[in-house]
Amino acid sequence: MLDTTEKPKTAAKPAVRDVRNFIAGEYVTARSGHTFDKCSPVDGALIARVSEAGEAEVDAAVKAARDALEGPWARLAPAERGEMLYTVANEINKRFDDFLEAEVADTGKPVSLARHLDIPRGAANFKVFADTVKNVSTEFFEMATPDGTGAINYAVRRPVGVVGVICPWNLPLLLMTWKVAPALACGNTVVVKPSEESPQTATLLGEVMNAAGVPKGVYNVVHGFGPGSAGEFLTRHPHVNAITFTGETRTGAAIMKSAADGARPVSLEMGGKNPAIVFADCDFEAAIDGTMRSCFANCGQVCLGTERVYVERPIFDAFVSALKERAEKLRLGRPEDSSTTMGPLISQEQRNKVLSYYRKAVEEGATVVAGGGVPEMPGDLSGGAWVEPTIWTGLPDTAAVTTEEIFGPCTHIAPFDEEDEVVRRANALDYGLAASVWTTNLARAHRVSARIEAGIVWVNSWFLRDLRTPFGGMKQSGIGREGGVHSLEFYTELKNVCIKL
Ligand code: NAD
Ligand code: 6OD
Repeated sequence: MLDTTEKPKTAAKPAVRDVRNFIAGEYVTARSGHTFDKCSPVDGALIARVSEAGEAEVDAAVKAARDALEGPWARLAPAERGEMLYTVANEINKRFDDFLEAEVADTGKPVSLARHLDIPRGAANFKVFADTVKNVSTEFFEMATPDGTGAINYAVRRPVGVVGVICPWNLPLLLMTWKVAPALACGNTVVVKPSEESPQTATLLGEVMNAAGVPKGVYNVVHGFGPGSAGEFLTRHPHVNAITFTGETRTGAAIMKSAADGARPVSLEMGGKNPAIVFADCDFEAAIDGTMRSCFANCGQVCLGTERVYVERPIFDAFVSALKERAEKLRLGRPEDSSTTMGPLISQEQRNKVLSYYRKAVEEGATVVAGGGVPEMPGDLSGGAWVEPTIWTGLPDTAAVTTEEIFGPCTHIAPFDEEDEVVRRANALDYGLAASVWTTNLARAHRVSARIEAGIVWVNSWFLRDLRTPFGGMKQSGIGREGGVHSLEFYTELKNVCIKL
């Protein structure tokens, strides 16, 4: 898994960065002078001091966003805003290496992953939503009136106003722009609160907004934590008109309570405990490849990832041993090494959480098929948030490890015998974000995917995304759908104009 014959290397330490808030087109240090440290997940070294926004900075950011709603931004036609968002996407691509470096520094993920997923999607999000708003139409009705003159009705979409955007750390640029791009495309202004664990790419995007000519105050960033900090100040702020959030289910519930004051709408993309169902008639190699990715990509820190695999009994043993073999070949290492296929977790805190589940699995009677512990890492890597990719079998569907979201590189594999049985087991939890079904039987693929309670069901694939499609979670995995025209439901107010002729 880790090539320990390799000489321990110590990378040259880059300077510690100052990361500041971005308000009304300017980089701003918090008046209080408070900062918090951002450490590398790879080796624990301090990489940035982040200026923590207090109520004054959050207030200033919201005011800047409000003022910008009255400025040139509000007067642009959707097509003109779309042009500007294309420029934003092109500027991200021009600064591709800067975004890549910042994202990898914050998260420790392999460069190869961020190069193919995080940064390209950061740019693509702006193009997709620019196209969406350019091409959308609204309804029109003619009606009769008692005096015989008639009337016409047409619907227009208007921005909701200032949108608060609260983001997680696992795919920082991708998930932040997934919200910012539709918000801006619809004519809103935003105040973004990135995760305290991944402050850099949202900050860098401020430079891009300025370079693209986006008016000052349209895009703002405040740094800090959740309760008692920038996250709570932003979501409680009375001049924030709508809140869009990605993160844990219990945080989403807290944000919903804040949003209740002022009856503000929320869009919540939250946690999951996603099943994969592998039928004996599947393309075995494809199912192994896909399940490897869905369990271990981004060190298991993908909300759509698989933490429960159900395999039809005739292929159960073969599947477990093939997945074990592949998991043990994952190479943990420095993000920039081209041979690295798995990075560390985001932080020591997340590592403690994941390792608590590794212990719990054993206490609950699991068979540890692969991993289950902490890898020996050479040199300065020993200070990083590393855990072994882990596979368990033998637990009941009621165990903590098979019911609670862990958000690490680990999965439990269980056998099943009947289609009805596996659908029932897959649907048994309160989460409903994503699922994968592996089968070559077309009728079964339709039947099972229709019955699975999840916002997205992949058949013979995983994390294949067409950004025009609805995305979101069922049950406690989310409220609302974003993606393509579905995003307009949240980021615009639909108004009817009735004209008597
Ligand atoms: P988190 O909920 O701990 O934090 C997310 C953000 O919310 C952070 O910016 C945090 O500072 C902020 N926050 C925390 N408490 C707050 C409060 N009371 N008020 C306002 N803001 C607050 O989530 P995380 O640990 O950053 O991310 C991992 C979680 O996100 C997992 O549960 C994962 O499933 C989920 N996630 C879901 C999706 C999805 O699309 N459904 C995508 C990515 C991640
Ligand atoms: O692909 C997306 O648009 C999206 N929201 C992915 C979420 C991944 C969760 O970690």
